[in-house]
Amino acid sequence: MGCIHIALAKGRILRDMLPLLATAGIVPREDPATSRKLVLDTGDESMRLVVVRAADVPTYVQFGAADLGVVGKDVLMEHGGEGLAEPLDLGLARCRMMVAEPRQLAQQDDPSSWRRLRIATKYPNVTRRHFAAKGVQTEIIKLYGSMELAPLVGLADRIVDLVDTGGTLRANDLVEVEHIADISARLVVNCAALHMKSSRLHAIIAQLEQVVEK
Ligand code: PRT
Ligand code: MG
Repeated sequence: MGCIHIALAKGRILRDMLPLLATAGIVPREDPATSRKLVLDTGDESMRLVVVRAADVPTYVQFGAADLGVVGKDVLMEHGGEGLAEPLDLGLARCRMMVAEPRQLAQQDDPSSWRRLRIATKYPNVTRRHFAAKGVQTEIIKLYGSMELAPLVGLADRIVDLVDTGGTLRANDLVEVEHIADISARLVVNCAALHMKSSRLHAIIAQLEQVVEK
């Protein structure tokens, strides 16, 4: 029987996910937060964790290099979800994807009159799709982090970013002006693996489902 690989990213999802995995009986033999190993054995010798970059989780699962993965809905939406099933909302790492802009601009801005926007974001695909559906043209500037800086230095008028407490926006004198999506961590499964390793994968999904419901 082949080994099951679960792809996880370091950072907040891993931190929240480890206790949940432990409750479902999946415990890595080394602490993934500190270990330099990228493939970690667990107490169950037929199950391993693979540690990858957050944005790479969907790719590993799509190509079957991992059977399962845990990833933010933001990353999943940006990837497109091809070849993946999304059987479970894990309810972790919750936040929202928002359009934000400088407070000053917001005072005389009307989102219903938007026709053409210059937007900095880590999520070009989601941003383009969101605005295309509303008939708004976008010039998108792709960034890899710290989107909040872009309007402060004139790189873009607006940003599309994740917001949790709102503290980062406030600290940079930005305000939320439009909601794009509610975000949380999702369990994803390789579609082909779901058929070929059906009983094992369904058992793991059911185990996690039970833990999430508690
Ligand atoms: O670090 P790396 O580039 O490898 O990946 P990553 O930055 O995507 O990883 P990580 O661990 O930072 O985030 C993983 C996932 O957590 C994201 O894909 C989201 O699904 C989820 N998540 C939940 C968040 C937040 N909340 C969040 N608040 N990801 C990022 N933030 C950032 C946000 O981008 C902004 O800069 O926190 C800031 C806003 O927070 P507040 O509380 O000030 O509003
Ligand atoms: Mg990060």
